[in-house]
Amino acid sequence: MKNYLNISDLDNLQNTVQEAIELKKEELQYKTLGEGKTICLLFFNNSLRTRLSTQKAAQNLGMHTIVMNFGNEGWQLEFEEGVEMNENKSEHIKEAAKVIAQYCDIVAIRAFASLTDKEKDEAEKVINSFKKYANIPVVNMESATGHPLQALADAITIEEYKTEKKPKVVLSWAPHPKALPHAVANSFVEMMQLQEADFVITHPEGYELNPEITKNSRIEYNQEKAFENADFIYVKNWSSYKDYGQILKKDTDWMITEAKMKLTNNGKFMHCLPVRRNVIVADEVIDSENSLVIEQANNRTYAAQIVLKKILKND
Ligand code: AN0
Ligand code: CP
Repeated sequence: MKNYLNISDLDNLQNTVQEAIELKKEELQYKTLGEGKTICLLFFNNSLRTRLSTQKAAQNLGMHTIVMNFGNEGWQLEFEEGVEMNENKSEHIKEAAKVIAQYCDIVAIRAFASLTDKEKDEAEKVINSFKKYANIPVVNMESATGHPLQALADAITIEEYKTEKKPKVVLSWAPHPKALPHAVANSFVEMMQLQEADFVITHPEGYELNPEITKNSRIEYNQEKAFENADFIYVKNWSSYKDYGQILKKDTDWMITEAKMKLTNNGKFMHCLPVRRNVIVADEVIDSENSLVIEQANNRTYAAQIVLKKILKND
């Protein structure tokens, strides 16, 4: 594997999940694979899990890590070609990417959606410019439209906790006071489309994700109906896609409560974190023994490690 920009960059999701589960049993089994190699982690946005788990993964493979908070510590980058740079942008991506590539063997990037300009976000300017100019492998640590490291960790978690060959998995929208990106939900949908599962997406009207991503995945507008008999409830807020970046609904009736979880088949609660308690999910649900949020975050290390291993070995 050269780059990891999308879950589809994995040649076989099921095999990768199994490899990650094997790796988890003895996480230092490839501890010399990355000896003498360096990964640069560039953050244009905040992070807890991605930042620490990706460093941990690189460390488990014997790599060195350089982390930079680009958002407030780097020069403001220009991504457009042929512009007169006489405003606030100090450096062009052409130079920045080539310079960074000289200091490392892999570059990993977090650059969220603006949620103001759909076309620009969908062009994935940041990550694609690094891919174009850096000429080293690029890893997506959440871009404008996807979070494939999270989706791989979620696939590992579902595999570990499923009790049936074809579980019912529900992706549910839940309220949030801020406009959030579609990336986590998009990658979760793409990952689920590669799985054997009864997969249902539930959200209020107006919150349809990009139809080019949801394709023919089932959408159920009645949240309670969607929850019936579910084995996994995967929760995430996102802003409207159609009414790009807008919040259409703030009321709490879509929050995940104990009463709703009772409709499921003793279903597991999942969320990528960070999560707002008693806005997205009631305390009783996230604190229950059916909550997998801490396990999901743990699997971020093994998801990142298997991805870095594939890039290092070029397989
Ligand atoms: C981000 C998002 O929704 O994309 C990161 C999630 C991993 N969440 C927030 O900004 C709260
Ligand atoms: N789930 C996730 O990516 O968390 P961070 O934003 O804290 O990295």
